[in-house]
Amino acid sequence: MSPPYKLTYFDIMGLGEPIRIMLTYGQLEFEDCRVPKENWPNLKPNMPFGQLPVLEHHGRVSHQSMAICRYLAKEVKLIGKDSLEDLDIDAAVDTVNDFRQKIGKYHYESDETAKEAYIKTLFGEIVPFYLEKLDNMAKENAGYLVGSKLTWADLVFVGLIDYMNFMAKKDLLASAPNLQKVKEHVVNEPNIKKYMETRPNKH
Ligand SMILES: N[C@@H](CCC(=O)N[C@@H](CS)C(=O)NCC(=O)O)C(=O)O
Repeated sequence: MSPPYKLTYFDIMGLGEPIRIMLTYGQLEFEDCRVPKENWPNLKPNMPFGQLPVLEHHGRVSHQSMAICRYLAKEVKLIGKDSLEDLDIDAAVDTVNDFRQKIGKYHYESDETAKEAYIKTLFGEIVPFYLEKLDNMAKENAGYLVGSKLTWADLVFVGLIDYMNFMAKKDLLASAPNLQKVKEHVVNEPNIKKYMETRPNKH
């Protein structure tokens, strides 16, 4: 019998990795379908909005990586204690994704002049701004992003950080000790630890 979940994404960490980590944490058995780049043009028209990742489960195809993570968080009990804490978790997740997109703007910029112009703002202002605020959040929450306990915001953050480091070409957490603690908390979850030891380390 095939596993109850099938994640389809490219053969990289990217936006698929937070979903892989959520599924792994909850021991939800899944097929990790990694689409070779050359097959993508054929597959794209069959996807709900022409993009990946998608998760097949319960006879349906779901898209949008963060919607999928939010759904899985409910399944594996990584949500907040009430709707206010859920609001804080959603805000943390959106902030991490805003930060990711600002780094992505640098990585994916193909115009070298525009890239050069953006570097100063990115590393002089944007990166320190986000790291200081996120690190403070982690400090106030004892090494977690929200509620001083493990939530799906922590798993999303750790699922995306390697991709963000790759795009930024630096270890973003080097001077963020409290975010390092968030990472430690997540990677020391037994199922995640095992997964991380053997996962394909591709960007
Ligand atoms: N907001 C969407 C963004 C999805 C997205 O940008 N997917 C990219 C890969 S990371 C993609 O499918 N690119 C190929 C394409 O658009 O043809 C999500 O979070 O799932």
